[in-house]
Amino acid sequence: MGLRAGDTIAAIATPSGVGGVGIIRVSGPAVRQIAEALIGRLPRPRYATLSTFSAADGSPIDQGLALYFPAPHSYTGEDVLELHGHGGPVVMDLLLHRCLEFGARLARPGEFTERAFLNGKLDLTQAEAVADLIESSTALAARLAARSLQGVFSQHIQALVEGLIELRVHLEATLDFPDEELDLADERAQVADGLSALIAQLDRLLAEAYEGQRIREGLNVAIAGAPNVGKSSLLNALCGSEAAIVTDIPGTTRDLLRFDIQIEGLPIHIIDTAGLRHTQDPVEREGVRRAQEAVQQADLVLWVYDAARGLDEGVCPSLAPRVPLIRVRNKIDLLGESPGIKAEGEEVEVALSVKTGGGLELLKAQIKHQVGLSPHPEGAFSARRRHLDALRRAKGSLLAASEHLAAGQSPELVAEELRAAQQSLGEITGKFSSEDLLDRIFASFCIGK
Ligand SMILES: Nc1nc2c(ncn2[C@@H]2O[C@H](COP(=O)(O)OP(=O)(O)O)[C@@H](O)[C@H]2O)c(=O)[nH]1
Ligand SMILES: [Mg+2]
Repeated sequence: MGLRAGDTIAAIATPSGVGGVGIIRVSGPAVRQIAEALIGRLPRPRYATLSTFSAADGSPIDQGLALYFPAPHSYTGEDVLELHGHGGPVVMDLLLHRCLEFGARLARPGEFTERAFLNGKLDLTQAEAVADLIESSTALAARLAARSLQGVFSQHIQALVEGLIELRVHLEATLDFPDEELDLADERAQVADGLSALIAQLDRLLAEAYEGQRIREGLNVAIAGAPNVGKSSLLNALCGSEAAIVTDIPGTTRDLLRFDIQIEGLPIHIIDTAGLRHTQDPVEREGVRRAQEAVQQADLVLWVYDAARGLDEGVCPSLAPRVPLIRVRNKIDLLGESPGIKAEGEEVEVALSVKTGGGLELLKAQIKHQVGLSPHPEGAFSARRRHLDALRRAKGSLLAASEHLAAGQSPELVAEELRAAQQSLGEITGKFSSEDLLDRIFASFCIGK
């Protein structure tokens, strides 16, 4: 993968608007020239140098700090210059345009980090962690992203890859001496052992990555049930605000209402829906259709019913087979029951009263439990869907290898699966990755990062 060498990129790295400090970031071979033109000299490397940034006619634009990081000891691995001026949009624009006069061009989103990746400063999971850290919606998500940025995820992948390589070497040796029948059975047993150990290791990593992805992206939780059972009241209670309209008139909620909350660091996108019932009203009918759709797409459904009326009143829609569900027995205050949790096989029911608040904490704990979050996920790292996909593909290859081996197939077939597994793992860290994938990843970054 060749670096589009030769060009210099520049961007305002701080958010647009007014602030105490605004930072221009420049990376590439024109950095020296830009520094000399704007501040009259190349600042001492890695020292904050108070400087006057001047316009083409020599008049001052701003005064601030200049920082120079010579290649390769910089974020991008190239010559980098940072100008810390006053954070006003006009000042920042003037400074940026000065950089452009000397051959720099505007950086694309994520281009600084892309260069860092292409120059081997970061691997792909670390580069993604940079964006995840910036975008994290909870403190827990931020902590996990910081761990990925430190390379925790990459190290796990590396350990797997090393195990795989060892196994491949072992297998290649067998391939080279196909006639030594006696040793072959022994070799096969050893490879099989090595394979099961790797699969177990991969399973643990998958579980952790799944958790990391959940904490990064959050969970879609849909509240559904018959009209008037207290769905909107439950949404309000979980949000801690009067977000949704609550009345005793059935059919009040027609649109989907979405709110972002968090339960102990887990971001939750909670969706209130129209009560599911047959109706002639075209607006409400559309609401019911959308409610059904939201239920099908949710990661978890809170199926609410009115304790005083019983479970049969609202007929539970046929859910997609794997949408997990918690049944919420609401309005227990009307019957004088106490809050509690009861599990019957796969089904879990939480009895509560939104009105008194009794049992809400039980429901929150159950939500957290149901999505498979460990009680102390701080040790995990952030991960994305594409990482999970690649890990699952790697696992598929390892399972296939192990089947070939058990079926007494030729070692070439086994070796081929091991190679495929290694390839999938390499996609995660960016060792093997298509230009397309890279473009997609870095395009989602903000400018100046
Ligand atoms: N007694 C009692 N009434 C409730 C409770 N939760 C909700 N309600 C009432 O039930 C009615 C319908 O509530 P709402 O949240 O609009 O139900 P939705 O149609 O399912 O969204 C309102 O009058 C609420 O005040 C509860 O726990 N106990
Ligand atoms: Mg409602």
